[in-house]
Parts: sequence; structure tokens; C-alpha cells
Amino acid sequence: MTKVITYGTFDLFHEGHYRLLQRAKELGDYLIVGVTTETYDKARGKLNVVDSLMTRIENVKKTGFADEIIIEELPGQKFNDIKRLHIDIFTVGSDWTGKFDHLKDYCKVVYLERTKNISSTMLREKNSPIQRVGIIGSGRIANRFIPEAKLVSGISAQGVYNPHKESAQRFADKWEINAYADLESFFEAVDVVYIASLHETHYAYIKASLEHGKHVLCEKPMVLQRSQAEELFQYAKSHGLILMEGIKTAYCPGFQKLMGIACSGTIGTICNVEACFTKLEDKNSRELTDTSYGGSFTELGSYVMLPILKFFGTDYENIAFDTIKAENGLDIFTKASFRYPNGVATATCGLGVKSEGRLLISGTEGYIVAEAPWWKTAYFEVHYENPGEVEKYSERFLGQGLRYEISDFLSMINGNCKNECMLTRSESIALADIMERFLKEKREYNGNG
Ligand code: C2G
Repeated sequence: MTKVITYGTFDLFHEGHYRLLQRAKELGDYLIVGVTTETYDKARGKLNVVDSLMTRIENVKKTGFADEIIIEELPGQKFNDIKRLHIDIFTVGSDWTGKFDHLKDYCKVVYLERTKNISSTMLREKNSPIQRVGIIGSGRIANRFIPEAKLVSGISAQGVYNPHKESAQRFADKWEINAYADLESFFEAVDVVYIASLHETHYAYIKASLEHGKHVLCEKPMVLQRSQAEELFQYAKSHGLILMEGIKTAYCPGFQKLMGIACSGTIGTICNVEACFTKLEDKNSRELTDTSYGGSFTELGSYVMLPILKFFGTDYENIAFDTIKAENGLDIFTKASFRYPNGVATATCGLGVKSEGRLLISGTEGYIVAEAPWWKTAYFEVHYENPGEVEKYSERFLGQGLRYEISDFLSMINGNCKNECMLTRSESIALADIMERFLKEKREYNGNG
């Protein structure tokens, strides 16, 4: 008798799960299915699991393919199960290819092809809230998005759009999703859109997505003009659609905690915020050669302005930019100084100058400091007049951290989030406004100089 084992969360049970179990059963005579517990999913950083363990087990049972169901509650359990249950074949979807090769010493390991298309009819009939996400752009950030989205239950990567067919196909092959070089067929196949294309293309893609009735999560900087941000948010609102700007820091639990502490009054009234983020880039990179939209501020400015807008709001009295430029006119280092009625702030960033990346929030009673990489907030300290009195806080920041914004995006779509999202519309509009001012100043200067 050939014994097969497979594992999964099987949340919001769909045809991808069904087909996996069907083929797993066909591999042998006896199929054991391990269903993950909430604790295990939490430990491996999977967010948004909706169905209870009992419901998920029931759904696996209903398929009729499982001869036995066990629960998976510990990391490392697979190895023990394989020995204990005398397993011949371990199988899992091909989205895990390579990840379980270490089990090959103990049994056969089979990766079954992931189901690319989860049809909307099946999901709608079941009234399932799974959102099929389409990705616009196929670069570095888009590559980070897919493994993160996999760790958020309720969203399934369906396809990628890139007008360059070969790029789309390469990306699609890598992640086992569909490739589209035609926007109309892309929109037909997906429910929601994630935009990770070049900055200057965001506006047109967001507009097209909203006009096709799709909710949108767009990478920062969302747009580069205030009027565009206002128009898009207005359109989204009046059509009942979600439009969200993805600045990962804003959504991560560590930054939420830091904001909570800063706003609790423990450091008194906040008077000064200094945020710095530098990342040395290759001189030949797009970021340092695209003379229209490259440069440090368009690339990193969103991160360093975020805490300033969060703590002081969007009504600054004055903003001044100081930049150091490369020969091609692009800023390799920029310092934006803000003046507010009751405070001052600086947002510093650089792609060609290295500095100490730090977030400092000074108040009348003390200060909060988070060292680099504070934009992936995992640790910060609260200091007071007495240097011996230091409070230390830490928080998990898992993987690339995109899962937090994806999780919030889903909560907004599913109506589980009562408030505006973690990054408000007015903050996103202010960010677009500042980007516009910066680019205008830069162009005037370069034009005159
Ligand atoms: N699956 C698939 N096609 C999809 C979605 C999922 O073939 N479109 C497969 C997965 O590869 C996995 C199974 O269905 O083999 C269950 O998927 P999930 O519930 O998402 O579980 P997962 O997070 O993949 O956990 O210890 C747990 C295992 O590592 C798998």
C-alpha cells in the first residue's frame, strides 16, 4: 500500500485545494491530510485565516479524498509524521517547489502543479471572498509581492500584466500565474489589482483599474501630482472601490506600536521628527539614471515623510528641499525640512550618500528612537531625561513585510475595517503634493542651471 501525505491550511476552500487533494490521492492508495492549526499558521506568519480549524477539516473531509486527517501544529512536524506514519510520498503544490527537498532522504517528494486559474464562477457560487489579484509590472517589487501574498489567506495571485510580452511571460512562468500583454483580458481575469510598475505609469494604471471596477493597491509613490491623487480617490469613493497606497512601514505592527506610544503622551508633546533612510544604489540603476522620475526623493521620500505626516499632520506651514545632485541632475541626497505651527521635522534620504538611517521623535518629556531599518519597524526605544530610564519595545516584522498591507487591503475590501486604512487618503494626497513640489523645483532648477 502506498501512503501519501499532504499539508495545508485549506482556508476558504477552493478548486485549487480540491484539485491538489484529488491528485494527491491518485498518487497512492491511502491519503493523509495535515490541516494546520491557528497557532501553527500564526507561527509561520500566515495572516487573515478566516475559517476555523473545524470548518477547514470539514471541507477537506467533504472532498472524499482524505483517508485520514491529522492536524499540523508544530514546525518540524512533517519530518516526524513521515517517519511515524511510514509515508511513501510527501506531496504539496508547486508553489512550494524546492522547499521540501530535505524530506527526500525519507520519502519521495512530489510537487503537483499549482492551479493557475481559480474560476470566478466557482467562487461566486460559494460566495467566497477570495480575491484574485492581478499584478501590473514585473520588476523587483512585484517579485516580492507574490510570496508575501501567499501568506495572506483570501487572496490568490492570478496573473501579471506587462506590455512587454516576454517580461510578463518570464514572470508568469516563475510564479506559475498567467501572463497578459493586453489590459482588457487582464482586467477580465482578475478581481483586484496590485500596481508595481514605474512611478510615472501609476496614474494611468490606477485610473484604468478603477474604471474596470477593480480595487487597487498601488506601490509608493502612488502618484506624483496632488490633482491626480484627489481625482483617483474621489473616483474610487464614488464607485465604492478601495484605493490604497502601499508604503509597507505604515501597515506593519511595529510602526503601529511606535505610533501608539508616541501618541499616548509618554514623551510629552511631540516637537521634532527626524527620519532618515539611505540606500546606496548602483550608478547605472534606473533609480539613478531615469532623469525624469529617478532620484532619491521619488524613490525613498515616501518612507521618510510618513512619520512626519503621521505625527504632525498634513498642514505644514513651510517645506524646503536641500539636495545634492549628480551630474545628470538627479538628487543623490535630499533633505526636506518641514515647519509646522508647533514643530519642526526633517525627511532625509539618499541613493548616493550613506548616512545613519534613523527615526527620532522628540517630545517635551522624552524621545523615541528607532534605528535602521526603522522602515521595517521591529525595535525601538523610549528615552527620558534620566539616561538610565529606557523602555525597549520589539515587534515581529515578517518576511518582506508586504503581507501587512495586503492583509489590510483585504480587510478594507471585505468591509472588516471600520476606519480608513492605516495610511489615510489625506496623507496620500499630501505625499503626492510634496512629490509634485519637489519635481517642479528640481525641473525649474535644472532648466535654469
Ligand atoms: N494549492 C494549489 N493551487 C492553488 C492554491 C493552493 O495547488 N491555486 C495547493 C498548495 O500548494 C498546497 C495546498 O493547495 O499544497 C493547500 O494550500 P494552502 O491552504 O494555501 O496551504 P499552504 O499555505 O500552501 O501550506 O504546512 C503547510 C504546507 O506547507 C502547505
